[in-house]
Amino acid sequence: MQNRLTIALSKGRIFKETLPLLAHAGIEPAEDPETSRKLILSTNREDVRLIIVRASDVPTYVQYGGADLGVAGKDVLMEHGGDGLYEPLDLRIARCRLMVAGPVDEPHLSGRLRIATKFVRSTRQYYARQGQQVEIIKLYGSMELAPLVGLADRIVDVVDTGNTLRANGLQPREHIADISSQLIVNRASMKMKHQAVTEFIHCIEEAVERHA
Ligand code: PRT
Ligand code: MG
Repeated sequence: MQNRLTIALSKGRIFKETLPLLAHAGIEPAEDPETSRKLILSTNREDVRLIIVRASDVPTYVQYGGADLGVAGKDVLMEHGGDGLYEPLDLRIARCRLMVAGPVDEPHLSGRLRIATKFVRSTRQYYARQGQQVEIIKLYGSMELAPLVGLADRIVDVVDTGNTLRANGLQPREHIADISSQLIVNRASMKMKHQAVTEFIHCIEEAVERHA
């Protein structure tokens, strides 16, 4: 359908924090993804549906047109690279910081640092900018564990309150980037569904201003 919009969201904080913005655009999901097992959620608007995917898969769905629009953290977008996507709007939600962290009681470090992270691309770019040679070890989660068992010297992860670091005897060491979630748009949808997409972006933009 020419003007039907599919929006990709992930469960959890992004879904929760996007809901009020959608409500401002007159969009209410028919079901709650935390309790429903459905991956396609209809809404009160016949021309809008939501799909529920992993946070790190949102840019991929939008890039290949599986969704016209999506909401993804800047951390995820930096890893994806942004091919085939427009990023027209900072939603200022799900804010956090991408940081280097290490043990509170850190031994003297010498030689090439070993960094465990799921953010391989951002980590490589960060240390390249510093002119520092590091070894990057790719993990998919629970990065905080790596320094505790000698898998790595430090980690690169997103930090909000810092409670998870503290609970594991780690502390932030270096700030890499401020992170918030972005509205992303498939490049072809921007052309082919121009009116529906731009109307949606304007509504969400108004909502962001109001929530600011
Ligand atoms: O969970 P899944 O593997 O599917 O993907 P995901 O972890 O990327 O998804 P999700 O929903 O957890 O996060 C979605 C987006 O929210 C991320 O891409 C970030 O842009 C953003 N965000 C904001 C965060 C946090 N705050 C955050 N605190 N993402 C993750 N965390 C983690 C943090 O790494 C720590 O392990 O939450 C934990 C608690 O953080 P503290 O610092 O408050 O203890
Ligand atoms: Mg998570």
